Amino acid sequence: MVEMELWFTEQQTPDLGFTCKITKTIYTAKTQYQDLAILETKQFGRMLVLDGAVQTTIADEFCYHELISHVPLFTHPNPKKVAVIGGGDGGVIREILKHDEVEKAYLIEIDREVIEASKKYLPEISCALDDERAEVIITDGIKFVSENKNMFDVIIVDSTDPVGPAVGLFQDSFYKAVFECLKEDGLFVAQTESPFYDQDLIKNVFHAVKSIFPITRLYLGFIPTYPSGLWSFTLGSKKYDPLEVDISKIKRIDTKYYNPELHKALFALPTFVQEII
Ligand code: AG3
Repeated sequence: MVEMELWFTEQQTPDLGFTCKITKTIYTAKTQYQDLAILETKQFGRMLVLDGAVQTTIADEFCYHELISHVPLFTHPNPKKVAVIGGGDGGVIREILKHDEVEKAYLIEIDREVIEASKKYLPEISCALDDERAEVIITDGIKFVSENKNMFDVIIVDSTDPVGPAVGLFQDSFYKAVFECLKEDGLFVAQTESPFYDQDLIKNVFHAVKSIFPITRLYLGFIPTYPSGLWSFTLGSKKYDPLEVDISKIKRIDTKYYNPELHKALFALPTFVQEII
């Protein structure tokens, strides 16, 4: 018998693919919003794929989930109410709940099936969704932020790429609604793609956020399975500046990527990235 090898490729750009060997297709579905797959990969363990784009893997999920969570949560001095827009796998909720002062973390996800598949097949990532401080609300994030005012200390936008269901999460009107949805000293972070491949997007988002929030900052991290590996996050804040945090006061929590020494260093940008914004 011939051993058959199965490979998954994400077409990251029209001219570049990211390929890894699959030992098993765990689950596939066509949801109301997108194509969903959970794959068992040799290199990265289980992988969540939405519309052909890698969202997270067991091996490198900590990089993304820690960076998008702990930078805003250690910038706000007392984050009690936190919302995640998107993030149906639950990885951001798990990180948020490592902060004892958080009273409630809301997951605002449009696609129920992402949550269900993650609960079933990615328990290491989704484990905190049943915590009593977590509340899952299945609705459109844009609708949710525009209907709730003055409600959160921190909002984290853990979206897919700016295509399909997530397009509206990269628009000016959404950032205005996020501003209104935050308390008077609130702040937010959004994942904003690769500085190698998405320069126009990063620039547009940065300037849109800057026209609404008094403090706007871009920071970077390394996420091996995302296009180019180098990934950007845009932070908008009404009052607290991540660069002014007293890092000696940051509590040690259980993390593999984030640490207090990195908190400000993440905002030091390579020259080609400085030139984008
Ligand atoms: N959300 C951002 C994924 C973007 C990856 N893009 C890509 N592979 N083309 C991740 C969700 C994890 N909670």
